[in-house]
Amino acid sequence: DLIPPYGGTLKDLRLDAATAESVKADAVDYPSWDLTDRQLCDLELLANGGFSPLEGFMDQRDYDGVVSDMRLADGTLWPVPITLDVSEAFATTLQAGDRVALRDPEGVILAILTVSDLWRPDHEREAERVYGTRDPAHPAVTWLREQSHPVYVGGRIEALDLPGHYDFTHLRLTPAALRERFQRNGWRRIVAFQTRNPMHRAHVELTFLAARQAEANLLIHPVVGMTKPGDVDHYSRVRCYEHVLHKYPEQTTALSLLPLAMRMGGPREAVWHAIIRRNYGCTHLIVGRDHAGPGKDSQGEEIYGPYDAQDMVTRYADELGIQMVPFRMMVYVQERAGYAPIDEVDESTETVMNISGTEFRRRMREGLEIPDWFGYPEVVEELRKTFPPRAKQGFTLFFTGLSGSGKSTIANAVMVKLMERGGRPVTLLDGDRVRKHLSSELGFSKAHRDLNIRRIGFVAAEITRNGGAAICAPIAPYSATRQAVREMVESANGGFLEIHVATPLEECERRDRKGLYARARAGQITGFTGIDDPYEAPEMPELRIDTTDCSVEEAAQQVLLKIEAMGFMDLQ
Ligand code: PPS
Repeated sequence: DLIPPYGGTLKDLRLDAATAESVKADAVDYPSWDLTDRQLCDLELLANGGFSPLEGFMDQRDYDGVVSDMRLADGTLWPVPITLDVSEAFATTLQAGDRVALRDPEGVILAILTVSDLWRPDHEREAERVYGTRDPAHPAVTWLREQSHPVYVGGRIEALDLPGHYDFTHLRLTPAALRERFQRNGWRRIVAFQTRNPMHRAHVELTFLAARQAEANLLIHPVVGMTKPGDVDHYSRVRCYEHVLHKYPEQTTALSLLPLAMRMGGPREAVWHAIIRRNYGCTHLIVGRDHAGPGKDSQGEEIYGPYDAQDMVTRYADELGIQMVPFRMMVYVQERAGYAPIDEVDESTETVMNISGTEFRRRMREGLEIPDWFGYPEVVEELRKTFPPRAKQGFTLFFTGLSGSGKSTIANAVMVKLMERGGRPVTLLDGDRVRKHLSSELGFSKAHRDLNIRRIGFVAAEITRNGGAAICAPIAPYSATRQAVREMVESANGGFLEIHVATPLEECERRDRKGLYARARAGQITGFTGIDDPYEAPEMPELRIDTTDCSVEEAAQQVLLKIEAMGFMDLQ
């Protein structure tokens, strides 16, 4: 028979259709809470039994036990808090016994929570105990500090529905559905592979070896809920997994997606992953190097040791009831023309080859070759669509400088030259156009200027994401706001070039094309940048141009050369 779920029974919290209908009718009058992305993921795994034996969001006793000793109040091993965090304002409307409608972002009621208790957790202590650190480089620590609401609400869940998904629906098997499939196919021993990254040859070799060692079938079980910020998006990854699935012998391997919100909690998270996989019917879990690792702390030190997760899973092996298949790093051994775990290689006689994640990303970014021994061509090709080489990526040119410094003029010239060249759609967002079409209701207070620049940043990031060139030319007097725009654009898989048009104030004022400086000096305009309002000059722009002794042609050429030097243009 299949392995029983953790705690004995699969806690599928969904009501039957008839009950759901009547509960839903009552629920329209309940106070309601719009679930955050992370809460949606947690709710899905509570509702479908992936978090068995939990029957709802933790109450304070369970939470305290989990935080202090990884145990629920009844003694069951459980490593990570599953809590519903709400705002102070919402919490004050609630008391024990109340029923709350939990909604998805569209307002659909997914579940009813019956409040058991409310409390204000100590987030610092949670960080320290659960993640073993208070370092802000740990994403879960920063999440607790900056994103978690201050009050936790405990209570049982009755689920009306699972969160809706429209992507890869054929691959989103619930624990019950996956178990059913294992049953049907006669699979009894199943080794699960947890991943949040695209899979290359090393991963396939590793999982194949693990399945063979365990004499088990293999489940590729990637996380598609929330992973580490900056990871490859799950759409691209799942397309890669689908390619990889064909590499295994037929009928031996399955692929299913796990809607988990990872915490990057290393050892504790590995124990959690083991529990979840057991609920999904797996008997084994592969735990490799640095499992669910958050990376380095702000001093550049690893937050967890590379094999801490393996140690912790080993310590609790009996209680978990799922076996760990530990794995060392897989490396390519040139003499063997194949892969082997690093601890089985004699590096004095054999040549080991590996491409780190960082190096892989660099090669992708620069459009360099990825050798066949490392990656499958189909996977590399798939990733190249998501991460095209620079010459095919979008970018944003962000001109900043005083009024009359020449920003718009240069921006216009650059736009025309880019259009003349072709190959990328170009959009000009200069100060005047933006103030007419996007920000017509805004003035020149600090708050309004910030809002104006953020709007420009939002639009520029979208243009960049879609492979276009956005040319912005506002004054953008504040460094912090410009930095925010840079981050928005860079996280849109594209380039950001800040160009400081550094024409000195005296020269801008001497030209005074619009007559605004004269009016500002006369006190007819107040809060004028450079006169009685600040301009914080960029410290490290990609390019600085003073137009005092430089023609528009020359300035535009400098910009084009910079674009070229940064790799955003190719030989034609
Ligand atoms: S900001 O600060 O980035 O939001 O400004 P921006 O959207 O680029 O708008 C600047 C243009 O608005 C005119 N203008 C002023 N500029 C600065 N300060 C004050 N108080 C002000 N009032 C009106 C001015 O024409 C700017 O255009 P440019 O093209 O920069 O000369």
